[in-house]
Amino acid sequence: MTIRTVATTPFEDQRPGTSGLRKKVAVFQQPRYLENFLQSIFDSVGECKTLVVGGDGRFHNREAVQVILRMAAANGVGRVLLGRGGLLSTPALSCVVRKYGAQGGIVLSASHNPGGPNGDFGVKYNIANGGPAPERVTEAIYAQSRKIDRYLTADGEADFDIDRLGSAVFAGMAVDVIDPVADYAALMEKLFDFGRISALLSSGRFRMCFDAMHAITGPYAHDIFEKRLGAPVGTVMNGTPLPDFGGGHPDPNLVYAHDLVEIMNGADAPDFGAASDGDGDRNMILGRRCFVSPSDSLAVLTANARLVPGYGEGLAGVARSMPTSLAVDRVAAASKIPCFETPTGWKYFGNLLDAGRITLCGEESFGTGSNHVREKDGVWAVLFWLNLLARRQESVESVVKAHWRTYGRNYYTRHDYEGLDTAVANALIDDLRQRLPALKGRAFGAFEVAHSDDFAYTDPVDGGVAEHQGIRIVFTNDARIVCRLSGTGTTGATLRVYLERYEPDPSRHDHDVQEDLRDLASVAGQIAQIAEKTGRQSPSVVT
Ligand code: VG1
Ligand code: CO
Repeated sequence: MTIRTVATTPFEDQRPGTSGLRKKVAVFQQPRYLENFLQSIFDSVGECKTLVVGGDGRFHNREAVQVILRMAAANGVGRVLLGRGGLLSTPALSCVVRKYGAQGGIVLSASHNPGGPNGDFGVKYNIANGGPAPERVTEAIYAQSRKIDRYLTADGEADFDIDRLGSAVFAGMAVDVIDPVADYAALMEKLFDFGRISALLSSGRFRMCFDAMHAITGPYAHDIFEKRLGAPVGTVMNGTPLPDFGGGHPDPNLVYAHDLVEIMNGADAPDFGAASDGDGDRNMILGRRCFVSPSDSLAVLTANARLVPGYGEGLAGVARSMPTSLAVDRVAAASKIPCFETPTGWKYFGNLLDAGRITLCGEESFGTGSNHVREKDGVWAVLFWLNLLARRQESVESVVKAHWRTYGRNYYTRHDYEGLDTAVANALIDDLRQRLPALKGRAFGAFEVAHSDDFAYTDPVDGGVAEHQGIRIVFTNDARIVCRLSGTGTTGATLRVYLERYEPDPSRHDHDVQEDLRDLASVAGQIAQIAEKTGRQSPSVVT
């Protein structure tokens, strides 16, 4: 084995977004592109005794693992823990980093973005707490990528066999190929009442369906739901990870998880349906002909946490990303626990979790999690729901409706305008920001602006400040509009418009969501001048 220093020049576009660096596969396939970014990570994070590596199995995953192994060896990494086949879900990687005290982890994923040769690829660095690197680390990596002039790699060895479990030495570095599911499943068994869930699943009175969307949660779901909990074989659909996710968009929402949605709305629908995304950190929860919005899901889990063994002592606090609905705030207030509002992206929950200030957290984008790892966790959320259903012996719909009766309902939707011209999208947000001071007190139909701002966050633990995290417009009648640009896309810009209205009156809890929020959506269009500026009359994706 020889360590080779390869001269390189910087790529200008390696700034990580909301969750790692995401680009088209073709961009990552350019000579030196992946190498530059990896070397920037190694240069920025310092000595690494143990590094965890795994990805969601998308196209280019296997090739990228070989590159990482060679570069890790050349950069003096002591030992790599690698998921067999190069696979690890994002929450499982987080679990492994924490369990084995690794200094960090590299996740190969573009999460919910489509895969395949024409799809997206991504690289994310996680720190020793198992969570996404905070901004100061990602900015250091980016700064390094701007001045990089060489990378280190190990030559003179055949590719490493990533499919064989066990310990080996590669280019002088220890590599342990681990079962991607085992450590994670063991953690789930500690948190949830598997006995009770298993009784529910084998009672013959309760059927569930889990859609892995041809992505990483397939092996986890087969093992946990079918093998360990005894759900009938066939409970998990699309359970084999495919490099192109079967040509689909591995994003568990009503639009992209249509197979599952059809089953759950069908004549003989199961009692419970769920899906997860490309890298296994998102979840969608469905009852029979009933959709649980992710914001409501977070609120319901918070309200029912004591029913689950892992949270039986109660919660220290909760947090939600700013655009997530205020449903959880009401539960937190009633339970007298703190509720934090953070910018979009899981990296902002890490400090609060580490400091023990929160136990649960979530985002409107189908992400829910807790202090058990430092990532959002799809299968965990499904188990949480199963555990609470097993305890309450009620349908999903009745749990959600009872929740609304107690706390009121937050009607909530997100309208995405995808593939916009980046300059147009930036100008729309900049212009809106300029006009905020003039909005106060203005009425748009029934909606009068109470206050508005450009959301900035000061981390209560380390004092770090994140600015320009989205425009909030709050109305006097408990309605709210949020506008921000996506930080995970790879083509053009995506404008996200988040709409929310609180309804305390139980006799008004059965509206169609889009119908209920129609007026507010048109106010958003008017204030942000969406049609004038983008030429779009309607959103491209509604969730
Ligand atoms: C989106 C979501 C955000 C989530 C992020 C990563 O970011 O809105 O809530 O944390 O994706 O999720 P953005 O910047 O596009 O709005 V995942 O499952 O793709 O890692
Ligand atoms: Co994801």
